[in-house]
Amino acid sequence: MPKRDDHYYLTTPIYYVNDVAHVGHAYTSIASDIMARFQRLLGKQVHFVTGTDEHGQKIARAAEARGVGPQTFVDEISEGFRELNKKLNTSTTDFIRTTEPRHLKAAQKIWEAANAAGDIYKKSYEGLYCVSCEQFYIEKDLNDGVCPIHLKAPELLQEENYFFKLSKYTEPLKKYFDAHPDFVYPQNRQKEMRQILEEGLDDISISRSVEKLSWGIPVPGDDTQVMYVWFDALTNYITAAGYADDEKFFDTWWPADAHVMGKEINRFHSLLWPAMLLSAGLPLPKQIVVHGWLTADGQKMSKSIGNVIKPYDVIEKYGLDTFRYFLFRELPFGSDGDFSFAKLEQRYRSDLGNDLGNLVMRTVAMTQKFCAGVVPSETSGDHEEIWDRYRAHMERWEFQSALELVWEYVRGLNQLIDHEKPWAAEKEGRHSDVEKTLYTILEGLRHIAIALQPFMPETADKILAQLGFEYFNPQFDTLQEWGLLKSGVPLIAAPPLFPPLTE
Ligand code: ME8
Repeated sequence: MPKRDDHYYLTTPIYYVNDVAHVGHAYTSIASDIMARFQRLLGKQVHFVTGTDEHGQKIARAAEARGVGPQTFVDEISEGFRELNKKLNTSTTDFIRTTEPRHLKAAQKIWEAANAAGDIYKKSYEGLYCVSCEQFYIEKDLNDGVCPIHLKAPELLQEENYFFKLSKYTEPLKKYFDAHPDFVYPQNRQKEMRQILEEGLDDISISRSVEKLSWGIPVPGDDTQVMYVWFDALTNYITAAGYADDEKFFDTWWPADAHVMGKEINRFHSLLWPAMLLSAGLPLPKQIVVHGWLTADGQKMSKSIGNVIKPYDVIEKYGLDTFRYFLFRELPFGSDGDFSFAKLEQRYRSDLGNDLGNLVMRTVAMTQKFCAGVVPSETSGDHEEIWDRYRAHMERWEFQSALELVWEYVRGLNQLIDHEKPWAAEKEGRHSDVEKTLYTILEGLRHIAIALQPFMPETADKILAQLGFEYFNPQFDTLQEWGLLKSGVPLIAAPPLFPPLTE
């Protein structure tokens, strides 16, 4: 049975556990969470998976440097990623680790399927390998002899390995790209992949000799080799969908609707992974969603520069929802973008404190003062066509534009207060005008809270709670309706959503 349209499966990359989680990991996880929550707003069931990538040379070396066994090491760092995931309030439904037995089973099963398709063979090989990328390079792809991402010279590896016939999939992938013009998103990332396809794909080594590296999943039927970490890692996406474990679950969720990641690993997801799936006779994911890199004050974040931003520090000082809002309001999703505390504070003061926080605060205060603290009588309102545009932006991962729309509405409601001056109207005995204005804003706030829910789930809940909605399951459909806020319902005043920043 084909997968149903009302089921949505999305994934983050599984993060390497060679080091602690940083703001770049948080960025991808929050972006994915925004989409997961938006799909739930649309009424879909969502499977949302994140996790950790725990094998390979890079991790074996990091454990060695710490003087502990690899399993002890990965257990500890993986736990850090799990905690960050909780801290970010992402609505994940599974956290996968590549050292779990279910994953070993899935990785071996897809290997066997590719082998049965005649796509795996053994040969002696010598190549330049960047351990930080866990990837072979050919001379022409290096920048003056160093890896273009890590700026380090690759190591020369020489051994007998298993190879995957990636070259065989050049033509099928071209056809697939032709038939699915939105497969890799956005378009500029798609073009890069097309370019590589035009040049033709080369077969790649997909195993390592146990003598050189034992920290990996054993190759089925050959104890002297373990799988190449990317062959193992990519498979996590089907492991978490029940491959090799639960057929019914697999049919429910596979193919994935979106794999989300940074641009440096696009190639693995858009070319190698689909080729592996084609080889195993499995359907391909619907979309590969590629975003840019976060920089810090204009520079690439790196340990050696000492400018790595720790998500915990930002959350501690400004609150989680501020962090979530800032990342997707300030930076266009897809392009590279700069994280700056100065810009974050500016957004906090203007958009959050001044625009949204104040709107909620003064509307609730005026309702208490002029309408005995209950929702005034209902006013007919216009169905706002902005929500159709909001939906279109969200579906295209245009989070910045979606937030801009919401803020236009927020500012419009603030202007309505300034224009209608309910305090003056009340003095002049125009109570029904006051009621009309306040109802328009309160019902508007209900819409705003729902539209903000994917981005700022706690703030949305707080706004809805002030409007008297408790344990409310927000749905996109209710953005298309006016008048759901019932008159007579008492408002529940609360402290400011975004209090002034203290030094
Ligand atoms: O590549 N800006 O893991 P990884 C934006 N294990 N995003 C960033 C970022 C930054 N500065 N830094 C990291 C791996 N990211 C593999 C993936 S998947 C089968 C295997 C995010 O720990 C971004 O999503 O190096 C990037 O692609 C990912 O973290 C890399 O995480």
